[in-house]
Amino acid sequence: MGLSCGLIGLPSSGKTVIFNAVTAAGVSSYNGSEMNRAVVYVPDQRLNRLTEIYRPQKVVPATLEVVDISGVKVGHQRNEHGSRLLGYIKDVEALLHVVRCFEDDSIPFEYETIDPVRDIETVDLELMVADSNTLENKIKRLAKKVRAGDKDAIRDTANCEKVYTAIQQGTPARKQNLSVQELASIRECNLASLKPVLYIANIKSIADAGNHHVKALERIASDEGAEAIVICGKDEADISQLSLEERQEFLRELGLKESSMERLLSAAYRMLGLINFFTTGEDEVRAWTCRKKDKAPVAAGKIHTDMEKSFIRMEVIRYEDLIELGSEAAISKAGRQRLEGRDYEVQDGDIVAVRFSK
Ligand SMILES: Nc1nc2c(ncn2[C@@H]2O[C@H](COP(=O)(O)OP(=O)(O)O)[C@@H](O)[C@H]2O)c(=O)[nH]1
Ligand SMILES: [Mg+2]
Repeated sequence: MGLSCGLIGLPSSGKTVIFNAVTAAGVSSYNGSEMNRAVVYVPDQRLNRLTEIYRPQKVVPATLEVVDISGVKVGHQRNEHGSRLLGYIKDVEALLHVVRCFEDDSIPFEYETIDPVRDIETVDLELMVADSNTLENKIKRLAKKVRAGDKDAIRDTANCEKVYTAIQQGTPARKQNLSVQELASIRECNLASLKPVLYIANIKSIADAGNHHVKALERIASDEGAEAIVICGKDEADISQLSLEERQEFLRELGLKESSMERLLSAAYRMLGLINFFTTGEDEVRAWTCRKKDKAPVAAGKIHTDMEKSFIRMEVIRYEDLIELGSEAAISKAGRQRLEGRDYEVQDGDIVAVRFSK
């Protein structure tokens, strides 16, 4: 399974519409309580070349899962629905925060006005209320060990308290510049406000792409070192239902080169520092996703958990070498095949075979 991204945002900001645009799943809007999940294929031109070389029976692109997490009243709602939503947020690796940047009096909204700064603060606050509870619980759990003088527990508690205090002062964990050690202390809390965020400005038409709401959103994003992309949610959801040709025609008319899915995927890849590597053979050519700097066993674990647990070595060839030399045999002959160990950091475009003990 690829990585998972969750759409969050105030009600009626356009999450479901954007989910539809991105996944072309045609799930109905206003699905107040349920969540929608879809797996989208990540386009990668290199798969076409690999297919020509291996002529496999099956080609499987990398995937990214998109989850429409409806309503974000997480922390204040101490009911089952609220905690379930929080559970979903905890399950995803990244948040796609949809912010309403279109004005339309006919579509009711939480507030009378459109104001991305206020909306983002509101949603962040919800995430932080939830995180405060999580941290309080962790600090309570550690208390006994702290009293017994356990050094790790004392350090973890201090780090949790530091993060907790900053959250109380209104700084989401992702903006706290936490050190590696601090991050280690809070890792198992899986804080919602620590997840990387990609902001999505939902606008009515491309003419609004530079409106002051979008500008305000872009400022917030760049202040925290994040990205913002602009999507005409409604229009793109409508055209995602069309055939590929018609779709491209409409995209051109809207003044867009790529579909929202493509733009969202490339932004998500950049945000999460994702890369693709491949497994190849006559039966299957497949793209996999991992993070930059992931070590070989971690990347192998994307293929199968056993491969991570019982990892021995990774045989690696480079995509570019394969294209240049034409076959695996030619690569071996040229001595460009490598055998890598546990510390190897998998690179974008690596073609790998994992050796593991069965
Ligand atoms: N005019 C306009 N309406 C939109 C746009 N995006 C969403 N809507 C409408 O806003 C309402 C709420 O959208 P929805 O996706 O259900 O919001 P959610 O609550 O965040 O999932 C629906 O009636 C949509 O048709 C947009 O870009 N332009
Ligand atoms: Mg919705």
